Amino acid sequence: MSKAKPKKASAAVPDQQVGVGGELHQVSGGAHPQMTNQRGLVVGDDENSLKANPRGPVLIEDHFLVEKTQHFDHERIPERVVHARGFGAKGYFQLTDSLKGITKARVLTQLGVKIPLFTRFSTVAGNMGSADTARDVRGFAVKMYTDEGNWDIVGNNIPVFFIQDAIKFTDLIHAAKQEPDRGFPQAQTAHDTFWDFVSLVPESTHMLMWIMSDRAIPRSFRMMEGFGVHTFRLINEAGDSTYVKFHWRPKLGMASVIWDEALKISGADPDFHRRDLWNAIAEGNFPEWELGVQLFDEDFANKFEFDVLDATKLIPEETLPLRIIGKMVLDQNVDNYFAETEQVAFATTDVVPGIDFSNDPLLQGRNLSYIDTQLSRLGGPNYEQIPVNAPRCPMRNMQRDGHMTMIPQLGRVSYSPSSLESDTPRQDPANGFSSFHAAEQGDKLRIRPESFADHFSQALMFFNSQTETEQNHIVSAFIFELSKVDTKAIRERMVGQLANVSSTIAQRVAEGLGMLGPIKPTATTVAARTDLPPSDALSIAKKMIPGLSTKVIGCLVADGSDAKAVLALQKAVIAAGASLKIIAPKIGGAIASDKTLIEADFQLAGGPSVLFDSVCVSLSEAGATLLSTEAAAVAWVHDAFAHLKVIGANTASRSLLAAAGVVEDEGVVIGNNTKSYLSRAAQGRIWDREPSVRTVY
Ligand code: HDE
Repeated sequence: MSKAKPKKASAAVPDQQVGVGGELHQVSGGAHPQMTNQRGLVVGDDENSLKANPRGPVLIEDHFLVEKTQHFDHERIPERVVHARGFGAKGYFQLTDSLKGITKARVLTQLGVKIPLFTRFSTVAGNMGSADTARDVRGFAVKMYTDEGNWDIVGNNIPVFFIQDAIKFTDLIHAAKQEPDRGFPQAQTAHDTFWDFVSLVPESTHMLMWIMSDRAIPRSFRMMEGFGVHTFRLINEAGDSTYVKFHWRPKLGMASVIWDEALKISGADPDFHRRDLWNAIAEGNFPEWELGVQLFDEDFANKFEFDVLDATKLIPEETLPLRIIGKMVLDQNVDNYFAETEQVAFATTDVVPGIDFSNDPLLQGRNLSYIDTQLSRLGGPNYEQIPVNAPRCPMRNMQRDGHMTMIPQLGRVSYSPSSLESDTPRQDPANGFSSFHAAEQGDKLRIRPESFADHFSQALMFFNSQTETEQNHIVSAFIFELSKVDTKAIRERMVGQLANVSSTIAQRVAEGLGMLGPIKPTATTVAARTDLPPSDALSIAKKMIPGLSTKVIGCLVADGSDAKAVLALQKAVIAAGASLKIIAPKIGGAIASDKTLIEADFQLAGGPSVLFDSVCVSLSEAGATLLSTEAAAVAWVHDAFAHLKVIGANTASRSLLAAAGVVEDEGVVIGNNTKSYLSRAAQGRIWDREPSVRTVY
């Protein structure tokens, strides 16, 4: 945290020593262990290769050079085919309400035990090096190392999915990712192939509403909900099944960024989300989620208006409330990104006794895909022995050998049954995993059940559940994305698809696209039901938790600013649970009016206002006049205003606000009134400002 403090003379340069290659080594500070090669041989010279003579050729005998280069040559592994860009952290799960009698899973019945876990958040479409704030579904995968084996909930931050049957997954992903001939666009669905596919696949319409909503541009991983999406089963000791849907609920509440802000953050800080999570954990602000379950039986499933096996549908919380049963806390950053976040391997089939699958055809398809993909991504069948994947309970079986076997399974016997050894592992029918005894009957068919046929009713319900601002954002997201589609017929077909949800939504999008002529709804067999009641639980705004906890406030200063005012602001911000970052024209800081140095966290061009939840401008009159001709400063204030942020400013800063086109509305707090500025900032954005800064269709 930077502080306004008196200028100090710079510290003396610590002792340095010139090494064997002319490089500099700090002499003071820390014990440096000996460097070794991969085999433990101590390295004598890490700067110079072995040469036949001082200017002669390098010798192949230089095994240090060869090993170092060879290891580097093989550093990368194939990135995930989807969800390539991700970020992980460690923590624990703790049960607070036992599901005894409903499931025999110890993780869901033993209260208070801290189950270690690893969670990885991700975007879906982008490659590993893409930006965090792309419009996309976020993966939300949790691996719990229970004493009965690993349990993975491999979910998303959206409770429904694009397709109903796994056989269409390859097509969906091929359409969403870069177009194969040209290899772009990267990390976005705003292109022809994606909209071509989804406009031909009506079952994706409900999910489209979600990914065009602000759920797809979260402010932070810490402010996202997570969902298991599918219906799973819980099985008790008697073998009875209860259906279950899993929900993660962030303690901080949900928050999103504005689309224009997301675009700009992608340039200003492509690592926005990972940096946010890393910093929060490093600072001790451990993010926390509640685990909620929706529990229901066959009778409820039969009466429910949609099929609980259809992953394009959700069960509204108003119909079936969540039961909160535990919490997840992420309290530890990874020690090594590659070893842990990259090598972690999730699988929907990682379940424990007492948890089982439903017949959801998407889930059934996933069950074969996850382990399969790890075989090529992680190089063979022993990836479960990598520490981040290894169970924390005993692992003993008859599987042997293969690439990179790390755990020597003991003994002469690697088969079962066997009479040769007394302590070989054996199956345990009483306590081991057993599948639910489902009575299956009927004809074997390739078919989509009739009960999956309504594709539009819940899409409309989702839209109707949003606030007016949220609805506007959905409409403008459709307009933005479809404006990037070159093929006019695809744009028209998609609008035709939307007309099946609601002619008003379709008209608004058509208007924004400048589409002329009547809208032709695409062919459909089942029309949208208009009688589904809106569900407040589906809106981010309606669930917003006011407050500044862990939020970041940016304060723009320059030479001549009032150091005491900045310090007072900092104290108040910290007291409100937020943090203050100082932005100055120079990274060395600003010389305040009392000649003290106000240290800077960001140089103006590298610290645009999109990086902060709310902003303050604290300048002298001369400083404000000077910055009024500085494009980065004008953009800093202008963007904050256009992104509906609360702006605090001292009166001397008014000329910069005017140059940035700021209109003094209820979200612009002028004067050194820190208290009213922070209390307004705690309420979140100024949604009412939106129609004055951008067209709402
Ligand atoms: Fe995935 N998915 N998926 N998926 N998925 C993968 O597994 C797949 C689906 C999800 O952080 C892959 O290890 C199929 C739904 C997450 O490592 C792969 C189908 C949901 C992650 C795969 C789906 C997800 C993945 C790629 C349809 C939300 C990242 C690399 C039948 C409930 C996990 C890998 C991580 C990753 C296949 C649909 C969530 C290829 C075939 C629905 C969070 O196996």
